Amino acid sequence: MDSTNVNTALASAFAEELERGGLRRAVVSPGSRSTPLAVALWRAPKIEVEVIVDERSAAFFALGAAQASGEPVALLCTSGTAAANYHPAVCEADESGIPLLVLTADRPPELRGIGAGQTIDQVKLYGDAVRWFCEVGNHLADDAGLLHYRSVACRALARARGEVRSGPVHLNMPWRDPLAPLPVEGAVTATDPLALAGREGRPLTAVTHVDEEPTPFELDEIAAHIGDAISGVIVAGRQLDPELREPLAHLARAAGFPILADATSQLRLGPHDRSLVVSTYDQLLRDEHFGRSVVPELVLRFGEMPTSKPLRAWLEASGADQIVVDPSGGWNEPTRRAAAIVRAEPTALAAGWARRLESEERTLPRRWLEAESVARAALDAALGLESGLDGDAPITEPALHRVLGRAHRDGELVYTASSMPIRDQEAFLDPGEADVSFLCNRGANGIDGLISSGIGAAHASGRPTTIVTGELGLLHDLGGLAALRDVSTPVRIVVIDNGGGGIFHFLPQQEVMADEEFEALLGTPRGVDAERAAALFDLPHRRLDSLADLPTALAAGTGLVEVRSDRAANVEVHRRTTAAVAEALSGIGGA
Ligand SMILES: Cc1ncc(C[n+]2csc(CCOP(=O)(O)OP(=O)(O)O)c2C)c(N)n1
Ligand SMILES: [Mg+2]
Repeated sequence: MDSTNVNTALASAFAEELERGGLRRAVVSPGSRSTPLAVALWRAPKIEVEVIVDERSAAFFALGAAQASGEPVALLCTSGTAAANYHPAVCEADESGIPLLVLTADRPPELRGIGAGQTIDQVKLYGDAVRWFCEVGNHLADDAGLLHYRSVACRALARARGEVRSGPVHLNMPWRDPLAPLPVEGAVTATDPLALAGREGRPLTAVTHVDEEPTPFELDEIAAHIGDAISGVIVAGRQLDPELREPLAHLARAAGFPILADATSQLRLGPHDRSLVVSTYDQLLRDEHFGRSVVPELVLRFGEMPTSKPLRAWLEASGADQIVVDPSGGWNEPTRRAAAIVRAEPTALAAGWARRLESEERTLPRRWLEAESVARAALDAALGLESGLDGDAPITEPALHRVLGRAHRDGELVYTASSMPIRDQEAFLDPGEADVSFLCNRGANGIDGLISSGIGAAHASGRPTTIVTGELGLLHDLGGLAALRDVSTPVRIVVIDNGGGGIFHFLPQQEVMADEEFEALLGTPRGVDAERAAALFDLPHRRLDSLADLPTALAAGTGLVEVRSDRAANVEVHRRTTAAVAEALSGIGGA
């Protein structure tokens, strides 16, 4: 503990507890009011501090770092609008269950609401988006004050890690002068050794985890139910644990179910058994005849509900029994038709169900597997990729995502923007061997902090990272590029420049609004120049002229890779691929 003055004592006791509780990373933005805690975090030997000026970017950086590491990351800012700039990332952390420790410095109560500068109402600033809010209050460095700070740190970490669901917590921390570490004689009056030093090598209060082991009832009953189902599917949506791959593949084999796997389930790419993975479900289920021919009796859902509209519509129309595996205490159930939500650890459940089913004779889901193989070939043919990359495939957004899937390498991390990139990734990314992690901000679906999140994830994981974004997404978080100056891990930012918001061309607005109106309100061309954006931050820029050059462009390391596309033509390419898949399906009698 640093007994220079009251603030240094309280702040260092607090930082000490965070460190002992396992916090290893903090993202700090500059400001005077937050100085006591900024200094305490900076001086904590085991906490790495990143300093990012823009609080909105800082919060998204922390979000990406927490998502990639699975560990809480602390955020610290000064009072006023700085704290409000954290709000978008706090919303995303809430929706996605990502542990963030949001520490906002504040003026003490006597300086609030009297016209003192840089003061806003920070109490419960993020509303219900946080797992816990605490007005930490002003305290002396006596036994009660120090124990309070130590205890709040332990409780905040426990709440962020999840009791039951991980997520953001907000501690509002007022500080009185002196804010600088100025010596004040006799400031620390505490005498209790626990208040002064806590417990050596461990937190003041350790918190155990809630047990998520499946019960015998959950294993036996549901395994029997799966065994009774004549047809079924596994739907694998966004989840981060690569350890789920093998047990889920095992369960699929034992049950005879295909796995409709979104890329962000981590099951589409990876070294696991992918023989029952269906990657083209979004395209296949656009064909209503095919959809009707594979109506399941039972659906097992792991991870979040995928984005694909055809998949959601098909699930809703199917009338199948749905069992949702969701250990986190959320309500991940937009279909409103699930028969059960199982609150247990997904890998243990999948492994337990697979073991109970493996002795039974199950038939393979041939219709799905044949359709997958035909659809993959049809997509390649429609996009000019049938001869791999040697051919001269035109650059289109769908083709880019197929080629990206083949360019990712073992150990890499991919952070994909909301808007078209995440949808095209789901629809077009081809399965493959590479052991890659797919991250995104699909809790609140904002386009506002993707660059920062991707860089934060790269920095925290040390893994070469590819960020895939639209050019308006880049514009939104352009300042996020500033963080690259402190990051040594390669970060390749693939900017798909289609001259505006390409996603809106797929909406009815495009059909019913006059061109001028549509362009002004939704298309919003902004002439983002990726080359000049890169130059502003002294980053290399490469323009992709051929899809065959993608692996080389990625291998060149940190920088912007610009890929030009055309919003209007993109709609046509999507229609063509869907038609090509439908045509191919009719050839196997799927239609
Ligand atoms: C913070 C935020 N503001 C607005 C939106 C609405 N929005 C969704 S996609 C989009 C356009 C994105 O354009 P771009 O990044 O170029 O991607 P494209 O659609 O062209 O793939 C907008 C404005 C949003 N999701 N988040
Ligand atoms: Mg765009």
